[in-house]
Amino acid sequence: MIKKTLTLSLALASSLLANKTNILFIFSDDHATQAISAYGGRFAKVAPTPNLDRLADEGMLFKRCMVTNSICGPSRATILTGKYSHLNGFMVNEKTTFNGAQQTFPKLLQKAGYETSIIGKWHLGSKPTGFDHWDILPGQGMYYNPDFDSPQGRSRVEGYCTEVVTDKALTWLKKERDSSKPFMLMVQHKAPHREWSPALKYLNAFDDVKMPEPSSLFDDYEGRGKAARNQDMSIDISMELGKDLKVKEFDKKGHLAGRIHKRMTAAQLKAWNAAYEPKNQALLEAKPQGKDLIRWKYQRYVKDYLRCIKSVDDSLGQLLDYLDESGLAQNTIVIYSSDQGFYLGEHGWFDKRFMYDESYRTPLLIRWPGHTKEGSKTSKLVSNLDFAETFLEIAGEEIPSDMQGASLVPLLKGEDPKHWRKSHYYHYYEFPGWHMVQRHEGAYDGRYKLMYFYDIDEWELYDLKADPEEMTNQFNNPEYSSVLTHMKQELQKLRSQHQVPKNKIKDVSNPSQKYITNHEAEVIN
Ligand code: SGN
Ligand code: CA
Repeated sequence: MIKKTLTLSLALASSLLANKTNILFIFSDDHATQAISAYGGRFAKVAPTPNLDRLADEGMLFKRCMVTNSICGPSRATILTGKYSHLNGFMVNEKTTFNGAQQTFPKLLQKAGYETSIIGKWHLGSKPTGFDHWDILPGQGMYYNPDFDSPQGRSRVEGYCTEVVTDKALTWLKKERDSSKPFMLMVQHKAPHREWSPALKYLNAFDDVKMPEPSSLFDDYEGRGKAARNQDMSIDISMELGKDLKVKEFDKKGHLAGRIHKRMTAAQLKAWNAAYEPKNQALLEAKPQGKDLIRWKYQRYVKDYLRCIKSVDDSLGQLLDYLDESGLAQNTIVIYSSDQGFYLGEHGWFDKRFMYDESYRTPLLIRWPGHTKEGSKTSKLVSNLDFAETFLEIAGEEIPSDMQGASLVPLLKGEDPKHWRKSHYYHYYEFPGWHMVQRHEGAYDGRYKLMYFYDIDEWELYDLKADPEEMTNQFNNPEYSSVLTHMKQELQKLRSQHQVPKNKIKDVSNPSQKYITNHEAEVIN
């Protein structure tokens, strides 16, 4: 009798498990919302994103998904833990390793009977915990013929990183997972991270297109502070013709371009040279200077960036097709996001880190058949802080009280929760560091944004309704004094709600890294 009951309850448990929603999380690195057609920005007509647009058409597009700290490792740590950097301990890239002993959503899903897997970029230093399967790129990973680390050690795979990661994910889904269990798979691309190296088959995509320029490409930072003025992330000065823009002759240091070339096979290198050399030759003959050279750099940069996106979009397409073919689509929630946004020439920049909109906002598209209305959009303030709680609620699990976000499930179901957050807290910590962005914190309420660069004691206030490009700092404008008072209160409230330490956080920069600053813009002689 006991045996029979046990068998029955085991059968019940396994059928309950089989009915649980699968979670497919597809994540890229540095993908700006401007570069997704469905977001309707500057590149709406040229962004090569039919599959991302399909996800938006079949699910929900989040217009305001804000990150807690606009940089890779910290964003990933926030996603895993549902906590801000000061509580999960991972505040800057690469200085420390992520403490994998702490509570994370994959661990909780594992306990709930999910099979958990991560494939691709990890960038948290320590080995993944809470995953039944992991196969990750060491560090930043390489675009061509990437290495992977797994419990079996390191191995190199010939091919283009985005495609290799996709193949690995498909193999795991088709052949390796335990199909009696629900799955949570994180497919995490390196692309479109710097130095924006495309798949060989896309090296000539967009050759005949003139990419639209942002109106702030030649921003003079008037009215803004030292942080915006003194960064090291301008297309003019900081973007290198050799390493970043693949004009070999101009690689003064020779490191990255050289590294890529050494890794490529002879056939790959041949295709690479065949694509870039004629275009480079044209540049060398035209010898653009000053603003013309910045314009040329911008075009090369954005085209390579969008070429990388093309492969990310293909990857999503292949995964969506597999869900359809296998019959898994109906019972799988698909999430697309990125570790943060990126500057595609706005303010004259590339890279991220600032709380200004283009890098503070990250894409978020979610398809949840049977629950989320197709083609829906929301302007509610959401965050990568919310992902962990969302996944737990979808899995029917309890949400630990120490997580700091909110489950997105009510929004996904089309509800209008009364007590949704009215403002969002941001904090960036890495200075000195790559691109020399001052540490700052701030509050954003969907219209007004208050930023405080505390090491240099400078404040900035923006009204994004009147000034979506954040060109006019209203901090000293008396007309905004009540807004300022309100936003300062809001910032204080958020700091205490999220247990931000009262004392100024000590310098947490990475002393082992060398930062290039104040170099001069390259010219073509
Ligand atoms: C590398 C890049 C930087 C980039 C950081 C962080 N330099 O160091 O431009 O800001 O990664 O990026 S590179 O010369 O190596 O390309 S992150 O996505 O990992 O946060
Ligand atoms: Ca990133």
